[in-house]
Amino acid sequence: MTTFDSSCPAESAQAVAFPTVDRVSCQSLTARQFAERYQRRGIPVVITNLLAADPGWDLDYLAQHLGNQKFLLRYYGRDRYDQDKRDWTSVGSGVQTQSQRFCDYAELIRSGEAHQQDIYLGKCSLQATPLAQSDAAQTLSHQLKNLGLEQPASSLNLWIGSGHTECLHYDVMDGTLIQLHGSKQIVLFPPSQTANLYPYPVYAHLRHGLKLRSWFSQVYPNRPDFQAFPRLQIASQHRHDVTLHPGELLYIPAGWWHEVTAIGEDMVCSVNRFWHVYPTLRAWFLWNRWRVYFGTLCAMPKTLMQLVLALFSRDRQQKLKEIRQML
Ligand SMILES: O=C(O)CCC(=O)C(=O)O
Repeated sequence: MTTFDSSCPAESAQAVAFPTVDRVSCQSLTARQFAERYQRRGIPVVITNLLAADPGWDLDYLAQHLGNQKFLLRYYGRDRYDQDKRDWTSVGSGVQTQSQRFCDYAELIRSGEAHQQDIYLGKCSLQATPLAQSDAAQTLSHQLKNLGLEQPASSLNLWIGSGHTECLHYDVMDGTLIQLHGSKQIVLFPPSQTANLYPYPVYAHLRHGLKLRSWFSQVYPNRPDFQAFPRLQIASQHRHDVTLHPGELLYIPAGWWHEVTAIGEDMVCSVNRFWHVYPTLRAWFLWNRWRVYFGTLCAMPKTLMQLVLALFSRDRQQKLKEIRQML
């Protein structure tokens, strides 16, 4: 396993004047303006004042409402970020997972172990939890409707952790990331930069199934290694940086690369929701989406094999849950 070359010239990338992402208050943005300026053109935007600046979703509140409910936690392991990503064999929801009660996870966060081991509660549905009925969730649904977002492709998902970085990747659907507690730093690149961001090759799915994903990048945008990835210098000129605070929403159009880092060591909580791409033509012309479909097709033999093995394994329920989480 190779280790990362920390002598790479990070400063030169930081010196570039990055393009900015609009920040607009939801009170001064109509559904029509949102559609015309951002959604139709596939342009990211931060929408402020969507919720109160402190919706009150701190760790005590979450533990009180999610207490004994079990979630599939991702065990990333912090030392993976010292490695060259080309050596990784799993990424995103493809990493090792464990089903645990939220109250136990809350203890891991309080003791600092969740931070040390980089244990993350990622993309877990809020639907079947008491928080789905909370004031914040109701207000959020209402606000999303006001923005004209009415064709959800997923339920609201929870993302909870401490100091975690969700590595550079893109999604096939439009996404809205809403900050509820703590702040996040997000690095964005437009879909045009895919080749310059060195995604895992589509054929890697033949070997790794969905554990390694061709919609994840092999570069660290904040520690660029221009020797190994020279075209990253071109991508760096198209980089957008966003800080997302509680009560704010980031609209991430389908195909846009994003790396999401929780700021600080305290608990950080967000929810997101995916949306069908509108207008449909934008989706059809998005090469990044086709890459995902080809990749998923390549992953099928391996995934079917994992499914068969799961059916015959002793901890069948856990294994099936893991596979469902990966899909
Ligand atoms: O918040 C995170 O850690 C990742 C969120 C994300 O990737 C998304 O909203 O698409």
